[in-house]
Amino acid sequence: IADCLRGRLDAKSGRLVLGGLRDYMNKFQNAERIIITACGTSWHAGLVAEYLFEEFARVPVEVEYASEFRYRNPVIGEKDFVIAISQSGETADTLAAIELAKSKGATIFGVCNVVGSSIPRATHAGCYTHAGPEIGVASTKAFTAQISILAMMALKLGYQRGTLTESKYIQLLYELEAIPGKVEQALKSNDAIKYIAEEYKDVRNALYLGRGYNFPVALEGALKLKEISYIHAEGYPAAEMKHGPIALIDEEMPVFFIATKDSSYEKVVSNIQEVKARKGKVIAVVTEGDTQVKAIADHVIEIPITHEAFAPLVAVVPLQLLSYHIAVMRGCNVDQPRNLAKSVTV
Ligand code: F1P
Repeated sequence: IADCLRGRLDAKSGRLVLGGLRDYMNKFQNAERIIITACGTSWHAGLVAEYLFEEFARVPVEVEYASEFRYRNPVIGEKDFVIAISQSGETADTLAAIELAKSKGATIFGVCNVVGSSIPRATHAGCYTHAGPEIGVASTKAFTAQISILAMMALKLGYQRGTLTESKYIQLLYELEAIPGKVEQALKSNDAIKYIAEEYKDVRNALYLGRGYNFPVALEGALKLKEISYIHAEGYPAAEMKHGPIALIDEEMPVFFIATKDSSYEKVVSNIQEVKARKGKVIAVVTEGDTQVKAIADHVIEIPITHEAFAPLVAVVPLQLLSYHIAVMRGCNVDQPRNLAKSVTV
């Protein structure tokens, strides 16, 4: 995240430089709609971006799996600004979605990690995430770097469109600039996370729940567990629990909540109570100093207080670590999980 923000963002001067946007700022600013397309973890980053763009810039956003978008006949045209997100820059579905959108006259902007890869070459413009090489197959630091770029884009757009006042804009830049320090602090929970991993390493199923900005974090937490530990895991918006997944909850079911102090905190607390009432095990990522969740959860992992819009950048880290430890304890190859390819080029 630090590498992604470095040189682009200086909250003190209010400077936010996204070189890739320079020639396309007009198109971006006047877009009637933003369409985000991606696969896997990158798609989850796109979901966070939907919340960011709609909250800060008040532009309608649609997020669609590239693997669906490419095979249907979507309504898309010149007034659409398409953001294609990909770690590898080689994902075949995302490339095909780009070609389709381009043929309809939309402007395509890439958010990729691998310099010179196929997607940056196929797009009109873009920003590299500068996350460094992803050694393992499962995307981790690319996810947080993608969200960092998308957050900067949302702030820039909100400021340019006048939906963010200058003081709010500067305040948010400061919040974003503080994120790398908060991630470092979150990493200090490693021993506690390892202890939790030991307790849950043999489960067969897991649920991940979060609301608002933390809903995509729940999806990503579940995906990481599936990808590297081969444990069946599902992510859901916490409020959807009562529409189905609640039937799964018993004393065997660990439920991972992202329950940071934000505008939906009280509602998440009541979701946790619902799980506890059915004897589910609750492991919650909470804001440091939290007392309410701590009193009812089986385990908590504390992270520093963060503006809710940027909470995914910090909250996902303990979940990535947890999947890592569980995978290692189960003897799985965390860098090269079975059946997964680094670049899905077919
Ligand atoms: C998309 C993706 C990754 C996942 C795995 C398979 O890749 O689904 O999110 O971790 O590597 O591919 P990309 O388009 O972001 O490179």
